[in-house]
Amino acid sequence: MARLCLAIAALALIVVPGAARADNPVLTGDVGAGDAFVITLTGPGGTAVTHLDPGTYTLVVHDHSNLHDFHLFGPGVNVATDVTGTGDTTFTVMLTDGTYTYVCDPHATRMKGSFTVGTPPPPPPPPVTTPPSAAAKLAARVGPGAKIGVGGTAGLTAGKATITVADRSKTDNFHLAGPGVNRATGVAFRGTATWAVTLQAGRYTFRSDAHKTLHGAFTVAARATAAHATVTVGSAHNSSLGATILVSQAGMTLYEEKGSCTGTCVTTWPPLLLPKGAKPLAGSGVSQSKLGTVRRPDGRLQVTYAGLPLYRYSGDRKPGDTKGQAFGKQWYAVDTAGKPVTKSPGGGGYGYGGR
Ligand SMILES: [Cu+2]
Repeated sequence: MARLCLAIAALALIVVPGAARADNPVLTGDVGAGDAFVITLTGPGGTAVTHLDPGTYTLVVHDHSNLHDFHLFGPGVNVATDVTGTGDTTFTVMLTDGTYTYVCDPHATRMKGSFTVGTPPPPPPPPVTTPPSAAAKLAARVGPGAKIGVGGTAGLTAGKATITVADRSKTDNFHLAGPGVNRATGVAFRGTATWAVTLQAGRYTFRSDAHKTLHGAFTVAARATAAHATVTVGSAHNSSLGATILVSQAGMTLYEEKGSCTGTCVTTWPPLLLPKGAKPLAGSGVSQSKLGTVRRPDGRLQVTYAGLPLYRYSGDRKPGDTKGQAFGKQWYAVDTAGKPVTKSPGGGGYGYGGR
């Protein structure tokens, strides 16, 4: 009998953490009632969550639809329901200072919300805008006496340059020659000349045309950005989709979506961006004439194919993965003709698992 009582006491102890959890404030996530494209998060009072105190919360998610999921992420938290599953799921989440986002991953464009917890960090300072390629400034001089030289040539890269020539000699001139440049002051001239030139990668020499011993040289390097001047869109046959589809430089499946994926959506669906000054380049099997760009709301350029903006899916881990295919009946791989591939991986038709 005593033994039984002990057993009951032990059971009671085990139940205690559950009881403690029930004391946590409850947040209620709700997504996709009637397959509608609606996602909400409400607090203990039933009102929409915009700000919470740091602490431990019980998150109860009612996922009504097998088109949608409920995904909450932020500092220390990353929980989600299955897109294809329905029902109620309970999570215990510890919220700390910062901003949290809830989203339906397949429809992150239009099904999303966010709230802050505690004292969120101040917004980041606006990005420092450096002029893209400020003209290099070179100071050239000749004379007085048998002297010639140019300052400011260390680490010089191709691009625009302003050269100020201090010609302090009536018997020598300053003559600069090299790729794309051939300028000189007059031998008898004394004074200052300013030249705006475009320097190219290569070797430049300067001299006095009156005295051959008075000379020198400097080298201009190619611009460092040249290595990233292209983004290649390639193609690969994908056996699970039975189609030859567009892939990124790294071989990852590229997808299109009808809407415009911005804000938190890009966490799940990173757009194929073009670095400044870069060009999209067609790889094997891809039509160069179908490649284009579209300017995103944040001002950056995204690569398009036959007018379709291209994205990667964060759930794809390796070349050949098509986990984003038919996501929410909204995201599709693209074939080399520029048409969305509507087949589901492993399924015969449109949607999940051949439904
Ligand atoms: Cu959805």
